[in-house]
Amino acid sequence: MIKPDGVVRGLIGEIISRLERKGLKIVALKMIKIDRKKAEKLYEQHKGKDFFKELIDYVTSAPVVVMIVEGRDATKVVRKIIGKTDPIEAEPGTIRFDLAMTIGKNIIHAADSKERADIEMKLFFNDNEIMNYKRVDENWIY
Ligand SMILES: Nc1nc2c(ncn2[C@@H]2O[C@H](COP(=O)(O)OP(=O)(O)O)[C@@H](O)[C@H]2O)c(=O)[nH]1
Ligand SMILES: [Mg+2]
Repeated sequence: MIKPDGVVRGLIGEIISRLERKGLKIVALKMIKIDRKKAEKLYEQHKGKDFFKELIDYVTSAPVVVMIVEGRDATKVVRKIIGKTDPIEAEPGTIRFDLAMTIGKNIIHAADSKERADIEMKLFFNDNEIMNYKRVDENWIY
């Protein structure tokens, strides 16, 4: 999910492009405004933490772009591409290091396990919004 700062700062294309160039296949994509209820569900693991309210305020403050990507070990690959939670601790070359400065504005979210990915994709997409197609370069990526 491209967070509000990623959208408002005009980084949608840059972020999607990094995922596509790696070889990940985008199978669902849309821009939405998350309501607080959905945001709290997305971040249910963090309920009770001191930054929780700030986090919910942040992700509901402007539109976000949600997507589902497919590929070999997609969850792990996306987590590597986005980098560590604090953009200063993230490695150069990651989205968070290259494009963000602070943990409270780290421009992108990604599920941290296959189990969370399954839960989170259902939060944002119906089955009929998930596309089935083949990238023309698939045989050259794998
Ligand atoms: N303001 C603030 N936000 C935080 C802090 N820690 C985490 N967050 C936010 O909460 C999100 C979820 O935290 P976490 O699951 O630990 O990190 P992620 O999986 O790498 O996004 C982060 O991406 C940040 O947007 C913090 O200490 N302060
Ligand atoms: Mg997380």
